[in-house]
Amino acid sequence: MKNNLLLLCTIAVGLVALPDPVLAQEPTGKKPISQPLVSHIYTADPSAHVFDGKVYIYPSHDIETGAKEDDEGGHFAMNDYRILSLDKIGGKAKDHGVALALKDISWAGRQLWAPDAAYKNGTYYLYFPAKDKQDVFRIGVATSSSPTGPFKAEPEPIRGSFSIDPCVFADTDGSHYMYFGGIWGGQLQRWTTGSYNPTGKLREKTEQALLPKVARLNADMKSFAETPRDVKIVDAQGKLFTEGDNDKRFFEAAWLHKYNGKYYFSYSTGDTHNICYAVADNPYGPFTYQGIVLKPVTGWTNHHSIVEVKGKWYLFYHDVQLSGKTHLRNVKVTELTHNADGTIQTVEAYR
Ligand code: FUB
Repeated sequence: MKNNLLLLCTIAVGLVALPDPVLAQEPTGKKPISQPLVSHIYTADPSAHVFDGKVYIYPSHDIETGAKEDDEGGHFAMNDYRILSLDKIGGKAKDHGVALALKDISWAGRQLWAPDAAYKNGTYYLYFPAKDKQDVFRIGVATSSSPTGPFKAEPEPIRGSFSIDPCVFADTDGSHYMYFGGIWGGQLQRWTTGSYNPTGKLREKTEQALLPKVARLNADMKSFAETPRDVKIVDAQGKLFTEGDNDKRFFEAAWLHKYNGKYYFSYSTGDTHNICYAVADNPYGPFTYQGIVLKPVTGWTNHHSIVEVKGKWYLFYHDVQLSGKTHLRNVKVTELTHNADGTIQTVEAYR
């Protein structure tokens, strides 16, 4: 995305050795803690769920299209979704083939980015961001009677949806909430007035950081029950972060899991490449910042999900171990530990 900007900044500081946040390779002398779940295709942004006792992974399907790398993420030019499953953690992952293709989504123009899935009353729902024919990111929904598809897309994106990276959280009372948003290529900065402004600017360092969104879903699972609200992420003093706090502020990759009655909102900090988390007593927040779930991985993006499988918690994530290229990623899984006080043990993907 902003690799050019990073390069310019590096040049601007001359020969002062700033660490390069783009980790093209593992840190010297270290090895990955886990291996790609599949290696015959490139996969990223893994949203994992347990449906009927089995683990299903809803990833982006990365491909090489030759699209030029740019600040808008034009090199992430994916055009279908393929779903993976695992009979058990540590088992062989199965690829269930194409579950939904761009050509079958009537409203979408390009770029099928990070999806998520949910289940209700015999139907599986696949939520996905795509640019519409006007090149504006919207969030669509598709349905299937099987967790692996094929999925049939609704003819229009979800009314009132925008930006990227939907995460649909099923609360214990049966309510479903969609968390979403992403700055830079994810276009969140173009929606600050409530309607689309193609020239909407990113925040200055001293300004309050842009916030992700949450909306409860209607019983039909295909529409918002309310106007999306800001997801406030605050420090221990209850203060919102500024754009300058870019090692902690929200960038993209929202995820929500519930642990011991608390709501854990985790997300990528984008240009500083961490997955961070913040905790609240209810699904709307405010969420109080706690720390880092996952340190930077190889490649530019960092995107994850957190799920409980048979009483243990797992972190699904990606890196670029197979390709060494930012836009050709591979999904992985490792165990995640919640400490007795509810904090999460930070994962270092290379040791
Ligand atoms: O896969 C395309 C985009 O890259 C996702 O939507 C972002 O979260 C980042 O991982």
